[in-house]
Amino acid sequence: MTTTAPTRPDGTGPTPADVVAEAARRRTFAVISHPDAGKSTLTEALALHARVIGQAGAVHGKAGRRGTVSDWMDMEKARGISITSAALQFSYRDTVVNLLDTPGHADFSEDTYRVLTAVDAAVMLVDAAKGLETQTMKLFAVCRHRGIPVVTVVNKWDRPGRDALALMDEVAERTGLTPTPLTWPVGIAGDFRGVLDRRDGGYRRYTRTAGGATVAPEELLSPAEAAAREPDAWARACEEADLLAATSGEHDQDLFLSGVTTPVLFASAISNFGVGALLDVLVDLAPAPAGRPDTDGTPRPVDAPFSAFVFKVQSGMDAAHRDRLAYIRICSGVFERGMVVTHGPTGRPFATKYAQHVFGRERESIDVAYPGDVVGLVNASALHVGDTLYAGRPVAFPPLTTFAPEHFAVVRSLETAKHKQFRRGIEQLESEGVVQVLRSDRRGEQAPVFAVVGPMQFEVATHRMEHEFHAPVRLEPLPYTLAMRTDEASVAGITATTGTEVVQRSDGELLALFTTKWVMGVVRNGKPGLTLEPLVAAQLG
Ligand SMILES: Nc1nc2c(ncn2[C@@H]2O[C@H](COP(=O)(O)OP(=O)(O)OP(=O)(O)O)[C@@H](O)[C@H]2O)c(=O)[nH]1
Ligand SMILES: [Mg+2]
Repeated sequence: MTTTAPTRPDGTGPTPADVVAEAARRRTFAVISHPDAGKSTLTEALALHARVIGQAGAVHGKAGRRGTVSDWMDMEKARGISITSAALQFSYRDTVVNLLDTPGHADFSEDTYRVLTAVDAAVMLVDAAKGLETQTMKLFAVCRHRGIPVVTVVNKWDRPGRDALALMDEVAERTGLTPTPLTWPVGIAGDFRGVLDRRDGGYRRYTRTAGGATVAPEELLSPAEAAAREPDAWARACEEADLLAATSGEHDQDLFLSGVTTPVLFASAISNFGVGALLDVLVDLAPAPAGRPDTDGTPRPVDAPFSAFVFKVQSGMDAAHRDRLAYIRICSGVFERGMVVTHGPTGRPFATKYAQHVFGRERESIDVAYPGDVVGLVNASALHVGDTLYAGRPVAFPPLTTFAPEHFAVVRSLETAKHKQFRRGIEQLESEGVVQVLRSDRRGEQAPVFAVVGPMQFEVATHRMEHEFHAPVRLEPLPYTLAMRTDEASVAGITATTGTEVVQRSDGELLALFTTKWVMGVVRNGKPGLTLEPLVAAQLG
């Protein structure tokens, strides 16, 4: 096994101390929120601010303008929504930022959930006009469960919206996190002039650029200058900041890291206002990668030999090559392209010849990467979501939980001659986790069942079967709404009642499907010895 680390001029590779230093300058975070809050727009604004892209696409879906850098799929461009998460990596100040843009729609929450297993912090967007929506609350719950510190950004302050103090009350009441605003808006929602920086009392005044396509110039003014420049808006901001001092606390790093408080910033992603302040906050306050706990709960230190896990598999990113990309998050050690590592689930060697940094749809080869980095491995057909990779001392990270599906449909090929493409497409969608695929002897290979958390996943699967795998399909909805884990011994007892079926998932799990909770109750009460267990992540969803 070759695990040679990159060499320096004197012939030595990175030492554990080098790895610790590299990890310390990584920030890996996800942008999450309810649909349409501006995650993809903010992702692009962050990249623009770090000067990795020259111009923002600004509005996707508009004729003649390209989509945001992270929304690359045809369906995403057509609808102006994100369907899968996307990764960007760039340098800012002395830091390497790994940023994951997630889809906001509840139907794709499994994808968002997987991304949250791969990050050290989250940026939660709140729409200035809409406040906290149900989906936002669920994501907060996932962050809390995983111990991920959250930075809150109130976005779209350029548009009429709520009162800033009322929004803070809402964050506090509904999330249980104490908001500690770092900046406070000068100008009400819809009249965004800049922010009062509560850390130094100064005024960051923003200037709009045409269409928000370039970085918004920022002036730093003293309180006296601010008062002279914007007498009314500044006075109001100061008054509100005084009120805040009485109600919300000041930023406290330990309380933030332990999930008690959430620093708050005000922004307008589309005009690039407040974006630089956010990047600075991420660099200064968000945690660097720390040792990831293995299946026994023992953390593997960042300077241990290489380890990583697969949190996402995606194909069809590059129409010309039709390749398949497995995204790994590096947990420990040095990654060097070409090194041969061990694939945890099979124990087989895995050569990492084609490793790339991903930038939305674009990619470039990488030679070396460190803990916190997200790396794309090309044509890694052996890799599945949740798999551990390691070099040296073996490690297994806990598998990623899948959500309990709530919608089910039989999928059939519309063109029988295309059974090969049909099979390949189904396998691919399954290994990416686009849908769960359930099978049974009764239904046969020609008619597997797609199981999903939200119906839009069906649309994505159908679209990709036709356009990517050239195997158009028809879906026949099934009446089930509930899936429980069961075992072989319970099958006969379950299927004796109508409104039930037992099928097998590709991970070997037997799932009992029920049309309603009531039917499940009848089965359970009728035969108390049956195995019927809830699927793990259902409560998080
Ligand atoms: N006025 C205003 N509009 C914004 C701002 N940020 C985003 N938008 C608009 O809001 C819409 C949604 O933006 P996206 O960035 O696609 O939102 P998203 O959160 O990524 O959406 P999903 O990924 O589908 O959940 C687009 O029309 C954006 O142009 C902002 O700061 N101000
Ligand atoms: Mg988006």
